[in-house]
Parts: sequence; structure tokens; C-alpha cells
Amino acid sequence: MTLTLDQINQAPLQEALHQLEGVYEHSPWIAEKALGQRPFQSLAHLKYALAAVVSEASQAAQIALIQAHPELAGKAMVSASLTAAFTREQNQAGLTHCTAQEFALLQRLNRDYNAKFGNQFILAVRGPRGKGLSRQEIIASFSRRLHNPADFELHECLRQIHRIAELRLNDKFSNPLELGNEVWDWHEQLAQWSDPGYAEKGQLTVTYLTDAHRACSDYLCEKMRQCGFDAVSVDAVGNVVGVYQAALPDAPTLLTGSHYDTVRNGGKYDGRLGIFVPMACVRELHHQGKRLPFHIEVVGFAEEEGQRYKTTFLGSGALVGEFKPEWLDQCDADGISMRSAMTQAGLAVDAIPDLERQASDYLGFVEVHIEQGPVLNELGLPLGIVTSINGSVRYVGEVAGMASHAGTTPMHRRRDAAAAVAELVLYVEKRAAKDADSVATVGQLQVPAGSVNVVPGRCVFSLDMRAPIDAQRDTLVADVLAEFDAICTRRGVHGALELTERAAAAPSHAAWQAHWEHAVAALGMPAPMIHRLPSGAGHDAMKLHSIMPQAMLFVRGQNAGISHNPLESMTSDDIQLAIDAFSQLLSHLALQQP
Ligand code: HGY
Ligand code: MN
Ligand code: MN
Repeated sequence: MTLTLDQINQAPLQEALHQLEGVYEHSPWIAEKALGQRPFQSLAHLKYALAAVVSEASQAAQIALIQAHPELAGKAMVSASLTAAFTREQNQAGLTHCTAQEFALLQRLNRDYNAKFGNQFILAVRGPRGKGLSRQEIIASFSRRLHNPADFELHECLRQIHRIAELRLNDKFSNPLELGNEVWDWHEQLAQWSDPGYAEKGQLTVTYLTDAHRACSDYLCEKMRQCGFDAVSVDAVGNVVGVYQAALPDAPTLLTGSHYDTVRNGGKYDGRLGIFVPMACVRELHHQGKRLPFHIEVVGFAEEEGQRYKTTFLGSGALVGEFKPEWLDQCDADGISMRSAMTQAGLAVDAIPDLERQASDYLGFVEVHIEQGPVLNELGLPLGIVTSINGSVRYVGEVAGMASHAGTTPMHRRRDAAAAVAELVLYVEKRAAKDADSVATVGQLQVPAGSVNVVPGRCVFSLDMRAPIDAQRDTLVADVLAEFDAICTRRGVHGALELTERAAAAPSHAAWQAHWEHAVAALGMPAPMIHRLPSGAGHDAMKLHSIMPQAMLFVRGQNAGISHNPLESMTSDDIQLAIDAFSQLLSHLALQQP
């Protein structure tokens, strides 16, 4: 029988406790403490209150909670003494049908994990979509997490327990999640295309205008048409643009979207979530035959990550008139110019200047994005409102020294290009750490045509430096560039840097940030769940920021919020909440129109 929030809010304590029995395995103290915070405004609020009880508990209580859980495919399963919920869950994940090898491996993993951490491994085997992980995924997760530090694993076990509890609560409340599940599946479908050299390894890499990129563009066009957009097109730089018209033709437009290109071996949600969430909302409007007092323009930006060509934010940059014709002559690693890649893809290069949007036509820009960090995950929050996007500067660099014999060149006679860059890397790390919230990264570092027995004569590298405010970023950059100069002079090598990106910090527009806060609150999330946070990652919103008001909504990532990594993960619960928040935003904006 489906449980309701009213029942939980109004039932006598013991009855409410009974209704929540089994949500947290053999640990009624959690529900008992959380029920002290009734009434709950939403299921998300109840989940948050339960998780907060655990995070405020002593470590001894947290460890006892972990130890209240059975091992995966462990003794309890073999002796059929699992609780009904765990029997269902381990069964659904196929753990009751392990092969002898899988079973033996799980036993060894259980043994090793217990030996290292002193408690059993906890994993929500129903997974982020609730349909159940495969045995291979479970074993891979088990093997990977065995190498985590102890404090990280303690918290990851607790996060997995909250996910188990969330799924059990969804069952008790018959939480629909239709849209969240469907949009979660859209990400899986879009991830079927990946560039050669990565696809074969099961890695997701979609760089600008490759065949995989074009297939993604076709998929997004078709999906937008199915969602009921009135006009769907691919523009001159490859952005996929869908428009859902307003009730009146001369209405203003709400602009939204994000990018569908990825970093190399990236995650499925970075960018793509921000295209799919508004698409799902438009489909709901279409199904209801509803039109709003503004057009909705959803853009799948074709290029944001700057992987194939040096330029970043190319898709959104074109919309704000920042596309530079000289970019067309940039060449990729295979010597293919951007111009020929665009021509090959059938894009109308000459029409690029026409892409510039007139700000006066627009209400503003909103972007939904996976957080790509640990904050929401650690706070047990599904959504967060972005206050500002860090400003960033990027360079590609090269050091030219002297290639020479590794055996005969005395150490004091070398002009080692790689050693010079290595010295810079350590300086960059130390210097950025000096500021509380600056970050700096050398993400690429190669010795082209290097040999094991040759002192590196040449070394190429990248530099990425960011800070919440531009002045702080610029001081960091000035210090790094000065040190680079000093290192090259001292080592007698020649250093060169080419600026490839400068993106100003983008504070959210106060009124639009408030729109998101209103939307999240309208989901039944009380003040402690309205969390504001800065974005360390860059986003297309930084570009639109230069011509119109913008604000972003962050959505929690799983696996401690890791991103730019195949472990990037989201639950269909959180995708559903993002869709619900976006729908609330649309309704709120509609009411605000004259
Ligand atoms: O690098 C970034 O912050 C973004 O993912 N392009
Ligand atoms: Mn990214
Ligand atoms: Mn992104």
C-alpha cells in the first residue's frame, strides 16, 4: 500500500516509525530522530532529514550502521538470512546467480575489504537508475573502491546506504520518477557514440565535428522533434537549436541549454544534462498543449571543452558574437583545419556571424549542469544554486632545450626541456594552493618524439588557471608566467606560451539566481536545502553572461561528484528533481510576464 507524506507527517510516532521500518537496515534510531523534524514538505525533504541524522551521528554510530548491513553475496545470502529488502535487491542485481568464479572473487573482495577497512563493503546494487547494476559493474566498483583511503570509503559507504534508503523510500511512496528515468536513459542513448580510439575501449569521447559528434547532433535533432519543438535546426557552428514557440509570436525568448561535446574519456552527463532537462520540460508542455508567454530556445552547444581545437566555448561564443575568423585556421592533431572540418560537416561557415543573438529578444539564459564536484554529494543535497562561475585563463606552452645523449651528457651540461616544465608544474601547484580558492592545472604534458635515452629537447604542455574573481586569477597568472620566465632563463631553455582562452568570472544575475531559489523551494525543499555555491568549472553560461542575465542550477553527482571521468554518475531521482525545478522555473517566469 502506497505511503503518503501526510501519513508520515500525521501518524503517531510509533506508527510512523513502523511505516519507515527497514529503510535504514536494522537502524530505527535514524527514522526516530528524523521524525522529530516533522512535518516534511516533500519526499526529498524526508530523505535529506534522514541523511542529516546520520551525518550528525558519531562515527561509532555510523560504523554500527554500516556493520548492520550484510556483505554482498556473503554468508547471509548463502544462508538465506538476508532481510526481505536485501534479498530482493541482491537478487535483482543477480548476486544470487553468481558463477563460481564470480562468487569466489566476491568472497575474496569481501575478505580484503574487511581486512583493510574493518567493515563490509556497501554498494546500492540497484544502481543510479534503480534497475540494478550488473555483476560485472558490482565487482568493478568493489575492486576499485578497495584502493580508496579509509576516510573516503567510510563516507562512500554512508552515501551508498543513503542511496539504498532512497530506493526503499521510493518503493514505499511509489515515487514515479518517470521523467527522471527516461531522461537518464536518454544520456545512455547519446553515449552510444564516441570517437575512434575511445569507442573501442568503451570510453566516451565526442570531440568537435567528428562522426560521433555528428551522430550526436542527429540524435538531438530527432529527440527535439519528438519532444514537440516547433523548429529544430543545426546552425553554422553545429549547435543544435530547438525552439518551442510562445502563445504569441512577438513574445520574448528564454534561452537555455549546454554542450554535447565531451572531454576525452569523459562522463555522460557533463553538458548533456543541461540540454535534456529543458527538452523534457518542453515535451511536458507539448503533451499538455500548453504555450507560455515566452518562447523557449534550447541549444545543444557543439563545442565547449576545447579538445579537438584550442578554442573553447566555441558554440556559445558564436551566439554572443565572439567567434573569431582566425579560429578557422586552427588545426587539430591530424592537421585538419577547423574550416575544412566545418565544410566537411556541411556547415555554412560564412553564416557564422549571423548567429549572434540580440539580447533584447531574450529574457535571459539558464543552464542546468552536473556539479562536477563533491559539495552537494557530501551535503546530501540533490540540487544547488550557482552564485558565480570562476574566471579562467588557458595557455598552451612549449619549452625548447637541447636533445642530447642521456648517457654522455653530464647533469650540469643539460638543457632538459621536460625538467623545466616539471619544475613549473610543481610551482603552479604550490602557487595556486596559496590562494584559498584558486586552481591551476597542467593537464597535458608531452615530450614529442621522445626517447628513453635522450635528454628531452622539446616539451609541450597546457596551463589552466582559475579563480572566483578576475583580479585574483590575473595575479595568479602573472606569478606563474614570471616563474616560467625565471625557470627558462636559469636552465638556458626557450619557453613560449600561447593564450588559448580567457573567460571572465561570471557572477549569477541576482534576480535569476532568485528564480532558481524559488523553483527549488517550490519542490518542497526548506531553507537548509536551498544551497548556494560557486562553480569551479567553466560553463556556456559564462559566454551568455556577456550579453544577458544568467544563472545556473547544479545537480548532484554520484561517486563523490567526480567528473571529466567515466565514473561521473547521476541518479534518476536527481534528474527528476532537476526537471521538476526547471518546470517550476518556467511556471514562475510565466507568472512574471506582463
Ligand atoms: O573546463 C571546464 O571547466 C569545462 O568543463 N569546460
Ligand atoms: Mn566539462
Ligand atoms: Mn560542462
